[in-house]
Amino acid sequence: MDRAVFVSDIHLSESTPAISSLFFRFLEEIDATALYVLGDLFDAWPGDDDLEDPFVVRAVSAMKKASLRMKLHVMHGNRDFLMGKGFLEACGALSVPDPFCCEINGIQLLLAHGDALCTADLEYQAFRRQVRDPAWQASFLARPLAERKEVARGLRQQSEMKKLKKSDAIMDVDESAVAEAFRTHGYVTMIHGHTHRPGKHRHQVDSRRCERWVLGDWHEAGAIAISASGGGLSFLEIK
Ligand code: LP5
Ligand code: MN
Repeated sequence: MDRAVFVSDIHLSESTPAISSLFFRFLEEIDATALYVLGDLFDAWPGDDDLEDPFVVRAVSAMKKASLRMKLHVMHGNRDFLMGKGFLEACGALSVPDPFCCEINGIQLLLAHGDALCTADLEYQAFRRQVRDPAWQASFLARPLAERKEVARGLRQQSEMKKLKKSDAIMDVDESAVAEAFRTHGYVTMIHGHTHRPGKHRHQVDSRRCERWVLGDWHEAGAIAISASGGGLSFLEIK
């Protein structure tokens, strides 16, 4: 019997060692056949040439060790969309696109980071289109690593300032985007993160009853993950 565990929004950073310790311990102790990281494993990923950074070396080695016990799957988030093959290969992880459909013990799941569903946040969606453009990414990655880290720091600050002025509704997923995702992929169960509002929501989409399970972001005190096993889906408290 397979057991998959889903997490997102760990936001690993050298500046939050308690969260890193919690995540590394979780990787050692988790009892699962597969782990899906649905975006924002790192607080910011400036490019795979950061693999020599001592903090990144620790994170990669924790992932690699876990990959020997279970299948690791990693999806891009809005902070680490520049993660490439170099990172994934070093971790022994497979990349999964956003959105991604999978089946675990007969449960069909639609997986996403969640940011693409926040369609009312027009400013963010314009920013997202720009930075997901392959030509833009190639020119950005051609800049020196130190400069990219500085840009990432500046963008994080700008993002925090912008968020203070956005309503909670704008920063949540949009109902019609959620319905569209359920229609396009035909599944009735979705798991995503990004909004940092863990919970379970029901959506009536045409004649179908759908469920949307939302993961939490990681704090020093713990995190909310989701487990999928023979018994169905359940929230999993990580402490
Ligand atoms: O992540 P979170 O929850 O804090 O906020 C997101 C949205 N913000 C972002 C920006 C990231 O936090 C910062 C980027 C991380 C580092 C990337 C690493 C490498 C750098 C690559 C260069 C891009 O995603 C936030 C949403 C919120 O989720 C809720 O959904 O509201 O959106 C914003 O705050 C974006 C602003 O609204 C628009 C920012 C305009 C910036 C203009 C600069 C454009 C040029 C880019 C280039 C150098
Ligand atoms: Mn996110």
